[in-house]
Amino acid sequence: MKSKAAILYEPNAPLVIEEIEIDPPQAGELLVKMSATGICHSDLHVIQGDWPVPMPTVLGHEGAGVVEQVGEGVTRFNKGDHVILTFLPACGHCQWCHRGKPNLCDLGALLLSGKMLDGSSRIKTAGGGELNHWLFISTFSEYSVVPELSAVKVAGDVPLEKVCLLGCGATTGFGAAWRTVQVGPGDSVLVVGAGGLGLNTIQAAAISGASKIIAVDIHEEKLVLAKKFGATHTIVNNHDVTAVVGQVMELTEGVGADYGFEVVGEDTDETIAIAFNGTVKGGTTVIVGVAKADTPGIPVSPFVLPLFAKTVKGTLFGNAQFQYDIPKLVGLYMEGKMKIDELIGQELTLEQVNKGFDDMRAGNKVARSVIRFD
Ligand code: CXF
Ligand code: ZN
Repeated sequence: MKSKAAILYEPNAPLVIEEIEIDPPQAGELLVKMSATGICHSDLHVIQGDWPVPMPTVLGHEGAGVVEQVGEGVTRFNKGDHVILTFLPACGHCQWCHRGKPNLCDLGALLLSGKMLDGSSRIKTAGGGELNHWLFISTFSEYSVVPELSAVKVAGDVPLEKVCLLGCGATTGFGAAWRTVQVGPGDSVLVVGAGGLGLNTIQAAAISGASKIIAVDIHEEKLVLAKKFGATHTIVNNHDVTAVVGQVMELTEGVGADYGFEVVGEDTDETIAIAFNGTVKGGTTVIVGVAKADTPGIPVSPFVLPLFAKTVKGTLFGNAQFQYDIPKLVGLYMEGKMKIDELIGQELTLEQVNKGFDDMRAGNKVARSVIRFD
């Protein structure tokens, strides 16, 4: 079948809107009619050539839609089901899934391959040229063939144009505070980066009862939003790490925050230094942002790290148990206890996808842009 999609042909080029050809879903796959997709910073990393991703490719990995057709052997989904698509699939039976770490599922080995789980492709250009999948779900397309293992079913009354953000950013940010570390009542939290992910780390900390939530960002506009999501204090990052950390110390009785989160993933020397140096001795720094693949290392002093007995942790998808946690987060959202609408600064058409990336590069325009297909 034909589908309108946004294609990235080469790094640093604009995405091109074209009709592509999609093969029917194979065993264990779904054909999904996309309702909406968020635009995540990871897509920008690919555009910038930061990660080893085969091109041309159809980007987008934060989508939600309606099942149009199911492949052979699919039992969990039927035509008409509403689904959120996750940027990771989980098989449910590898050792990582059994260890309760579906975010580390063995299927992740194929994540950047550009192929589906069986190593083949379902998409090509109208002229028959090779196209790569992205994270198995390529959501910048009216229709997409996806693994059923990348889909989470939701009720028909859940607004797909909002909860699509749970497929990546919202769950990642929320999970960083909720699943990766368990922020608790009275804790102090430092969140460096108040974008689509960081705002969710802030709201998870607030929901968990943190008493002090300090948001740091280079853009004042983001800090206004951070307050709405539960930040108690805000600091403008003026690129003076010592001064920013000094302000964090002033706000935390001179000791630092129990948890420091780096939620940027770009120019990480500065943001990680703030998060790490702003973490209390014995505390934990969580690195959520995924940086350029060839970033050499992180600015963590091997003098300070042991002397102050700090922990530095990475997290993927917030360490969420996503097949279980996403329905829970949908429930919180539907009960009005989790903010998602407020993350969405603008809705765009697929044709406006490059504007979405321009606004992301500007940094101060929107926390999240959502492309709507219907
Ligand atoms: C990323 C994490 C690193 C691999 C690609 C996807 N997550 C979502 O944005
Ligand atoms: Zn993402």
